[in-house]
Amino acid sequence: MGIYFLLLVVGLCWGQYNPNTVPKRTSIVHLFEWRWQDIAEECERYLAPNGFGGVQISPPNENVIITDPQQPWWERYQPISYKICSRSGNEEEFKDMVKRCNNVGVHIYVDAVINHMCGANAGAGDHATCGSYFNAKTEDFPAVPYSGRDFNDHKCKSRSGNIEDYHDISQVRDCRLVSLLDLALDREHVRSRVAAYLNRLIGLGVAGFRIDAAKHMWPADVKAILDKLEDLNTQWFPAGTKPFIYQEVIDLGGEPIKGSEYFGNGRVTEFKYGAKLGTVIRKWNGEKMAYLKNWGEGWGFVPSDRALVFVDNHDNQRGHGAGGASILTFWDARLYKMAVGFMLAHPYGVTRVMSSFRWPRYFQNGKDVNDWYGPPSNADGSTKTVTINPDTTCGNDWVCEHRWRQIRNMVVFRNVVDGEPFSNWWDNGSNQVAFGRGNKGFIIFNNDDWSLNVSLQTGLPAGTYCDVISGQKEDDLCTAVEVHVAADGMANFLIGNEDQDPFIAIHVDAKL
Ligand code: AAO
Repeated sequence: MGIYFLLLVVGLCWGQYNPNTVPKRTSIVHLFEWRWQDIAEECERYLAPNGFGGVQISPPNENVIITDPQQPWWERYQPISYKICSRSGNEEEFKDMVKRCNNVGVHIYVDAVINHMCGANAGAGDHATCGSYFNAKTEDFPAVPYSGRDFNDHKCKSRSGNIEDYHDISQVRDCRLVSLLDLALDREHVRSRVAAYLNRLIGLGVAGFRIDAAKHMWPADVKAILDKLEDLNTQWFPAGTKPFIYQEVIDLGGEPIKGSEYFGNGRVTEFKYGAKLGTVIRKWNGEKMAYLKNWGEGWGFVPSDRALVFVDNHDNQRGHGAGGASILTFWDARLYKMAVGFMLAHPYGVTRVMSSFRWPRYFQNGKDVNDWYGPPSNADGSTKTVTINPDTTCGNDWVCEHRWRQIRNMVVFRNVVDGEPFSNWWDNGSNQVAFGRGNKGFIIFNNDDWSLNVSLQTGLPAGTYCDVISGQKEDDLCTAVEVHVAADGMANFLIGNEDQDPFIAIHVDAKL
């Protein structure tokens, strides 16, 4: 009794670290730029049946409309008001999405852009997604309302008013990030407007927030806002559940601001994870998969229970943000699947899967000049719907990495092995590695330039298992490689270095 009470209390107090997913659903997918209607359908037709825990959505609030370039994806990071009104849909559609997703046990995480409003050069008028009037020059946003005194100009000490030096902590937090009008989050008025926005979303049933540009806010200001948040809607969540919080803090180790400063508020995005994993899987800088044996805190990452991890995100998949050239994306599909497979098999962190749209990538002098392209859109600028092909992949230039068999099946793998320890590590000293998750699952990679043929202890009960990478178990048949685990847990694995996907994963739910 006592211990349960303690666990309950701890559970409530620490709710902001818990993704609030339903039991045995462990991963979030970022459906970048999707329309609310498409997300609602995806929850019902795909995410729930395949064990996805939740969806990170693009910012739902009203934003500026930019015409040069023509409606870039990043205009959504320039708020004009907190009306729920964007290229993804209106408030009715938003409500419908949250309800339908929650009803099938898939939760919604909102990308909360609260550090700033639009860019200083956004002009004046009503060119915003809901038609609200604003004036960037006079810092007037009557639809919130915010006015000049709600911004940080008087506090910023840089010459341009923008962040010029990431080694100057107060510049990073009090000046404008790429000229975006920086909100004075120490003001009660601003805090209460932001909290009212987030509370409205909580009331509609969202499960948590990605806090955009958290590094550019003082941790105590973020806390003051979070302290005003209500518990999650009891229609779908137990009474007393706090929203899940993950803060976008880019800390690759070279700057004074540390991710750990934000632990009191919730989790942080661990950007070293994707940057390092990309380097290892690409075999750059002398890295090899054998070194992944102590992956996680051993690599200087934040503690696992404070980390939100991903192979790529909407910024660094196109050269924005941080991580650099090592970041793997759908453009490097073969290596990407291995990286995502490794991430989903490994116990570290809360995992987020990226789901992208294709754009006409075009490099000039090492930079993608089309990195601004918005989502697939119709002639009138509206976002194209996500169509589903007969083979379950997506049409209309939606990439839908989360529907790739290898990735989707590894999302299931992570659910099956949830709570099991990292076990039975093996490596060949090079790029052939394997590990298990207790007696529930086992995965093995061959990223060397020669084939792999080895007998290993899997930790699994005896039987025949169906590889979930080269195919999967369908009814009682296996469409893939079969792995025979002997009574002592040993199994033999063969992986050619030129196999389409040079890794094999088996788990107890894919036993024949
Ligand atoms: C757009 C235009 C701008 C224009 C502005 C206003 O592109 O030219 O001035 O409008 O008119 C997104 C886009 C921006 C866009 C913005 C608003 O990415 O291009 O600006 O919408 O429309 C920093 C922040 C981080 C931020 C990231 C992009 O710290 O918070 O930049 N990410 C989020 C969102 C993102 C969004 C915003 C924030 C704004 O995910 O989509 O922007 O709401 C260093 C720092 C990082 C810093 C990077 C990039 O990283 O550490 O904190 O990220 O620089 O500036 C090595 C280092 C690494 C370093 C990196 C790059 O890897 O180790 O630390 O190099 O130098």
